[in-house]
Amino acid sequence: MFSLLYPQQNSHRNVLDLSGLWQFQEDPHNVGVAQAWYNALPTPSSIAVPGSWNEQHERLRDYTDAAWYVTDAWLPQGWRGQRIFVRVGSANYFARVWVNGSEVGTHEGGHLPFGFDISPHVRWDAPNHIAICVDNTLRQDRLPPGGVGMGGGTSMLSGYPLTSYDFFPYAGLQRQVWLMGLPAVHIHDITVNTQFTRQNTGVTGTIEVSVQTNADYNGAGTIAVDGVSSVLYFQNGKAEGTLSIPNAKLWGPGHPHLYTLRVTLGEHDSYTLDIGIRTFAVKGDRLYLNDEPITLKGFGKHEDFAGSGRGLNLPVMVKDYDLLRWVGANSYRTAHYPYSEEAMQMADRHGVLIIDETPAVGLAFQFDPAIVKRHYELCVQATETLIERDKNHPCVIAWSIANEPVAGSFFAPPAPDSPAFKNGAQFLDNLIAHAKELDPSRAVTFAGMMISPSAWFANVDFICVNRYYGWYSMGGQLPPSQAAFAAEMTALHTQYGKPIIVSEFGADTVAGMHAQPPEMWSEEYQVEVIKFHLDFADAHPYIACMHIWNFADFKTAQGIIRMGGMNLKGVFTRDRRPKMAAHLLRSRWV
Ligand code: BDP
Repeated sequence: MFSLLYPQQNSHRNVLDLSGLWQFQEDPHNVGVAQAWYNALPTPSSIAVPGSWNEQHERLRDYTDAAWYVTDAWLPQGWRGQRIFVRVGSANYFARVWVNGSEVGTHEGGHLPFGFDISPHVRWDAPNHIAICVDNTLRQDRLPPGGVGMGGGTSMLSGYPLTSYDFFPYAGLQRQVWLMGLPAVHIHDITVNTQFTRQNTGVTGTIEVSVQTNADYNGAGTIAVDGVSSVLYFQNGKAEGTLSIPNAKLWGPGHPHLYTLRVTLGEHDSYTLDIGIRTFAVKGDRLYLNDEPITLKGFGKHEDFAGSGRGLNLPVMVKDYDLLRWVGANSYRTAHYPYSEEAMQMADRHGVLIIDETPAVGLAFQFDPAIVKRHYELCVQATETLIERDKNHPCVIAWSIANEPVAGSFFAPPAPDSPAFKNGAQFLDNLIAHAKELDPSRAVTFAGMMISPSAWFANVDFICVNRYYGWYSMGGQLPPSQAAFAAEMTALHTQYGKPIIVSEFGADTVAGMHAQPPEMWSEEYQVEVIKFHLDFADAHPYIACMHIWNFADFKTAQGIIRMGGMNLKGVFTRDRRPKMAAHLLRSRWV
């Protein structure tokens, strides 16, 4: 059982960030295990961790198979007596980990943290030799599926490397690797839920906290926020408590007030967590934050930058939050995978609302049933881990359990009575129900593609549609695009009466290309496409959110619809310069 609490240094806990230059070697023939590369790499090169390997060495750009990372680390002597863990923030895609020559565990799935108790294997009188084999082979039975094109087939539109999704299949140790020293009895998990009541005297916040320890602890503990504290009595490692905060400051965009929750476990352990007091609800066809209707303005994003690839790049992340503020956005979706823990911390601090997405992109239900079954297992694992990791962030208002699942072929959707259609409905309904059971305090949704059957939206809390009127559909024809978008939104609203989130819309745009009258690929055309969507949303409050695709241009596979191996739908360029559309948004949103 590995705790997903973010690593924290305090008087009970220890952390050591192993970021830096590691030794690296690709293993295209998978000989590393047989040749014991976990002891030493035969001909290593240097690589930065965190970072995607594809951007670091010329020979690695399109390399997506197995590769080894190796480093040596001394453990501080003060950690003796503690349980020692290795924690990997994100290894894309499949990882095997060795410590001092012993294999300590494996993990499948990029973008979410995992770790192992390595206490029996560590050395105190010599450096510890840590080896991680990361395999990113593009396979259909992985999540997201690779080695297969969008919708499960290939066409002239498929790119290289071949993926079912429209972003580059970056590989490697993309977030930090840490060593952690934890007390033998420690806090394993914390779950926080907040409510509030308004009286004449002000707002009273209620913070419900449940704590779980790693072992069968039966002693006492405490929780405290802002001078208000309560004793916890643990039974079999579990305890619950409630704090009432007078004159509470609520969390939200424009007022992202955070409180520090401190949890202690007697003499054993302590942990602090930044929390926000806020409520979120979907009522009728509107979203409510702290009982007030809220409209979301923002983007679908990507973790993507030159050099670091999908690797954690803190300066770029900070810059992005600054640009979100500059443009007047209050929200984004973590398309199409969980983002770094630091990105969620920034959203908490800056009052940005997050639709938090799993890596379930590229699902197609006409795949071989064994593959669909495997995808379901991987979706469940990713949903559970994501919710456990991010459930205490006030910024997260919804879980997106998939992006653009399709029933059948990309170009010819099957009939509603076909098995693929029914299997898709079952798959999504089960996953939605599972996410709601794990976290009843947030909305659950998925982003539907133009050809995703709208019947699949039956059980979502709000509808997310990715729509490309004016681009993939009716390209170059602005008035008919506008009419078709309006007609479809009206019909969806009449059918479901739920809030509608336009989770993607936009147009590829070459920065610096201009045309009057506006023409596809020009900055003017992107402005017009964005404008007609925003105009409709402004006049129809049931459109609860407009997320433009994309915040910035980003790397994709190479192909005939991706000039320079880039998706150019950003309102900022990849190096974060505003296109005309960014100024349009600023004029409407700030
Ligand atoms: C949508 C996908 C997104 C793509 C976008 C596009 O959800 O990942 O990048 O289309 O084609 O279908 O630009």
